[in-house]
Amino acid sequence: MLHVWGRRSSFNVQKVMWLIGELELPHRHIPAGGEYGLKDTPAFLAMNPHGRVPVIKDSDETVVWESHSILRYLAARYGQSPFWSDNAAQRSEADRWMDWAQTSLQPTFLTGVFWGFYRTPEAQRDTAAIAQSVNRCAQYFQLLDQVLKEQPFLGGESMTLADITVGTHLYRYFSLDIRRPDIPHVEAWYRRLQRRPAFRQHVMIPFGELFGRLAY
Ligand SMILES: N[C@@H](CCC(=O)N[C@@H](CS)C(=O)NCC(=O)O)C(=O)O
Repeated sequence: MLHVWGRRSSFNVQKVMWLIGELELPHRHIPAGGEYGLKDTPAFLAMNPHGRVPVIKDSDETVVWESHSILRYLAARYGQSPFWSDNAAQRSEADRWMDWAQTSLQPTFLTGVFWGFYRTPEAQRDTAAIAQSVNRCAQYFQLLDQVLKEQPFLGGESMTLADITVGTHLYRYFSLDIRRPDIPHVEAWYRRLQRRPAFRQHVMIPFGELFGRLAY
């Protein structure tokens, strides 16, 4: 049986749970991190020396950490096209968005806006830095809007890992009280994703308990 460690409020855990839901993989979820602790125990650190969630252990004892590596592993092992294509060029279509999500969008939105604004108590907020991140997000989402004007999913005609890694941002991005540009194609994509039970179950998780709270 596949085991997954992580708290459901964690953005990086949500990506993994969403894919597990899409692939309908039987699994056992073990709450870890935040209030659940566990991640500093020797047994956990033996699996992930960084002491971070998510971590998975597959039925054959394969352990994987880093959310995007986990997604690639699960898609390669259990997914079929479009989640995993044997065609290198097709796979790279999703791969590039995954890397962009992790190196550009996620640091700007999750660190700059979600942590900088939502999770930081008001008195400690750096308003200039938040404004810069909100503006950068607006540019990123306008760019996504142009792409999604031409195709229903980020990876093309069907959902891929690109939609999972970028789409995980949407629930929080559209829920926060921040300035957003006019992005009708992103909104239509968000509505399409909301029709997927795995997205609703694993990503649309209310996050009110994180407001003004810097501690995990
Ligand atoms: N780059 C890593 C980041 C892992 C990470 O920082 N996870 C956070 C949760 S999103 C964590 O473990 N925080 C400590 C905690 O939840 O206690 C990944 O994508 O998996």
